[in-house]
Amino acid sequence: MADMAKAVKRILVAIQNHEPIVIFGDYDVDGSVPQPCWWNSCENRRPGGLLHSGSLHRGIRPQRAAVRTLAQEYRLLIAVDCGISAVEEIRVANDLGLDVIVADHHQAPSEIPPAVACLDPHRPDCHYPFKDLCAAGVAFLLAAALRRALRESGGFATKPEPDLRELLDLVALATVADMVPLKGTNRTLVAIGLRLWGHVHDGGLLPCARSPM
Ligand SMILES: [Mn+2]
Repeated sequence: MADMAKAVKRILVAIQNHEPIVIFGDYDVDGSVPQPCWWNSCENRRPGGLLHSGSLHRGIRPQRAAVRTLAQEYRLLIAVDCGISAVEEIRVANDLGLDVIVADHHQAPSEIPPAVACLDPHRPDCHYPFKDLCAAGVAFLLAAALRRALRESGGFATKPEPDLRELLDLVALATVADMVPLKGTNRTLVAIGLRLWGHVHDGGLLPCARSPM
């Protein structure tokens, strides 16, 4: 996926430098699923790990006022299910020293925002073959790429590697709720995710109760 390597590189820098990262999500299921505790599990940390000061903000785009507020506390913002058309807002963030990574799935405008990385299968220059992912699907691919980079850099030398399949019940929920076509990669994500729902319910646990989320 276009810009995936850039996104992973910036998040690795944030992890190494213990920078707080903020997630800015749309207000629906798709934008809410990849919330901070979800990301913490990617690095196999308890809440308070990777996103130790993370919080979920709402909006179809990161409004300028919100960007100004967030720039006082954070150096990295990940916009999920929004951001691909937020050229002006991301320009403001850049001016304030707040780096932005976009993980979106909306139609990309002709001008891609000046973010550190813009993940969106609809970018004309993105050759990821499956275009119908929801934002949680895009975020899941980012999580997988981040885990691989952490593995290769010895990030799991002293702690167990997370099994990202545990996130797929929530990815399935977002995929269905966002009403993206249930074919290709989406079908695979939902099929595995639904099996996890069944397993979780059989075990009498709510998804949010399981470790390490
Ligand atoms: Mn969406």
